[in-house]
Amino acid sequence: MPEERLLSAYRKMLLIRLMEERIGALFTEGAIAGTCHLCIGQEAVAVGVAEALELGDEVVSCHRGHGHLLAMGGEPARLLGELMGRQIGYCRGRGGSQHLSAPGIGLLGTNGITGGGIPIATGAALSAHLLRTGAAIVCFFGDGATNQGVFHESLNMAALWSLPVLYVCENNRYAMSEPVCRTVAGGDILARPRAYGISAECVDGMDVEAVEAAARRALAPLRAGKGPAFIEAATYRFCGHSKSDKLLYRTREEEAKWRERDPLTLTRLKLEKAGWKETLPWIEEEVRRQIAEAEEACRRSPLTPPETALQGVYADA
Ligand SMILES: Cc1ncc(C[n+]2csc(CCOP(=O)(O)OP(=O)(O)O)c2C)c(N)n1
Ligand SMILES: [Mg+2]
Repeated sequence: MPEERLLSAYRKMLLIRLMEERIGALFTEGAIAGTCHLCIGQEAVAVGVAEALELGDEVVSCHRGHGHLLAMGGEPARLLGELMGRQIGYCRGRGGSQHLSAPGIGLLGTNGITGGGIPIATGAALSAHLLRTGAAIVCFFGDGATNQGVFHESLNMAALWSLPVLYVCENNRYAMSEPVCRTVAGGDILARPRAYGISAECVDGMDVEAVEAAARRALAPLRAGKGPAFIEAATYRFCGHSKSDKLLYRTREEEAKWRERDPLTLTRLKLEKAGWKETLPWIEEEVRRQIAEAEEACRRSPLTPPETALQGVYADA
């Protein structure tokens, strides 16, 4: 990645990290209702893939989707507004964290059903294929989602019909409290797409440059009509599964080992080596200001009346 782009990727990852921290605090205060799955630790996957996207490409996300939205250029105030039930929210606050939708920036939706986004992305890829739009569709999901039946049905169909879909599995080692070794039979996630003849590679999900390179490698043949591709990004969620998780199923030592590979620290070190040390505090200050302004804009926006909850269920009304 050229240095300027690495700097902008760092800024995006920092925005995601600090937004997620703020969202976590607001949730604890009771300002956000429902549930909330933070992606702290996984920022490099979202940003690395987004760096490889082109205008017109579309993304389908999962329950852990705030980072995907922000990586695609989503507005912090509209994300926060959605979580806080405000008019300014992407779905006017009627969807919340797991039902974000921002078609204007190519985000077809987040999805609370484990694996639920996979057939939607595959369908969007079928549409792009039939209409010859040239768009690539990216689908983010977790390791746990690869155990859902619909994962296998979708990959089979995408391979048979050479659909332009990039499946990105964020393997953060756990599905709720269950480690991958207790959920993925055979232990090898990549064996699954490969069984359907889909080219697949594993990438270091803590290294934003490595993720971007892998996404470009996967997208080039896909854009040339050669069918789907699959990336397994090796990553880790630094926080609990959701806000109620007490993290009793893993050790503090394991967490500390992964923290040594914090995607933000790795990128910061690279930038410092390249001579950008003095710039980094400015970036952080700017991001913090952006988040504070977003929160102000969100709080100024009126709450969405509960009577309108059922409006816009099927389309952005
Ligand atoms: C069909 C379905 N089954 C169970 C759940 C409950 N659930 C929510 S998230 C989750 C784990 C998902 O794990 P993974 O796909 O690895 O994603 P991660 O949470 O690790 O990002 C489960 C089982 C659900 N939402 N939908
Ligand atoms: Mg997982």
